[in-house]
Amino acid sequence: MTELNVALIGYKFMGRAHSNAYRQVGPVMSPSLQPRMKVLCGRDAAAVGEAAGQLGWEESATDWREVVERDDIHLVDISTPGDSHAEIAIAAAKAGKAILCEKPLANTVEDAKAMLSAVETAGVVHMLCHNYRRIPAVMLAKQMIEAGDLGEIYHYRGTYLQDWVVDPELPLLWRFRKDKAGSGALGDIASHSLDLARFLVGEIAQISGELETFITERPLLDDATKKGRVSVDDAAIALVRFDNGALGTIEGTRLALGRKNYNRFEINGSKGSLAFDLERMNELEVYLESDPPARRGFRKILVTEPEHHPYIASWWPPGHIIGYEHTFVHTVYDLLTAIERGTAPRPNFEDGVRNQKVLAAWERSAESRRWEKV
Ligand code: SOE
Repeated sequence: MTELNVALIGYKFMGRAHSNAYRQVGPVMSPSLQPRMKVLCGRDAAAVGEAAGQLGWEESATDWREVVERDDIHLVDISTPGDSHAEIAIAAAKAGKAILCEKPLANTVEDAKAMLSAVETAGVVHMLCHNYRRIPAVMLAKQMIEAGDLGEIYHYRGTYLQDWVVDPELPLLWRFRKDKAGSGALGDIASHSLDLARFLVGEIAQISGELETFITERPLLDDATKKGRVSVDDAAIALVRFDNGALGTIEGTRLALGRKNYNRFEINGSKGSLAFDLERMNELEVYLESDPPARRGFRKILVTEPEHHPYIASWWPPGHIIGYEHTFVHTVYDLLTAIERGTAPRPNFEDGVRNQKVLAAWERSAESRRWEKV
């Protein structure tokens, strides 16, 4: 049995989700490659030490440079804010480590390209964490589209709605600062809908995008009596044209009251339609024009049959549904399996660069108020 030692950098929400994935993946995957949760790295020694204990890491550390250089580390997982992705990933690649990086890959196209070039030069395994690709219902959608069940694709409609920033008294967290996060709802959640669009429909050629910041100031984190400027968008909406001729809409907002984590898409083709909603993540809605006319209509498929998906057989019997955390377990499963087999997992840093180019064209279009080429 080969053990693969992991260092995770960042331990807030996404770091917790990734920690859980390394903890849970062991029994699901091949016994020949098991991850070992070696080091959790963060800036505050006391806080990261406590988090390491809670989340199951053997050690904690505060200097990521030292951690990525360590000979006993094989995989570096980057779950930090976007402004540090490039520096950490490039150092990890130079040190010969496999890398898993949270989305969006970077804050700029330039940084994303530098990261791709570093992993290609070093010849290391690289993966971008767009965990929603790993949902069995999304995989079934992909299989059906590839099999031609939907015919020619006409429309993609991706909507990612949340409401956690609606309170104007919510402080100026890093996610509201362009220097840290790169963008707001755009990179944070619309990027997921965009990645699913590319995964399911194809490359995006042109975009006409809008961005809006409704709450322009927020209390400072260290002094709530003062306010600081929000330098990212609260909401992002776009029309997109795909290379294959399909037309789409993508919307991401964190100001949709009542919508907590509403990640939905609908795809319409010449032979049928598909619809997915993260809040019902074990189901795929399918409409097929080939059904007898009297029986046509959207049906819900509970995607828990082992033949639907490579991962589902490793969990529970059919009908025993899975949840949000499994999307990360599946991501880690695919990453470790690719490392073991010497294959290239997707989405990778190249997908990260392509996604970043769409995000950049979206921002350009919001400025120019014209369609922009990606
Ligand atoms: C916050 O908006 C967030 O945690 C995102 O950062 C994740 O990528 C998304 O999946 C859930 O919401």
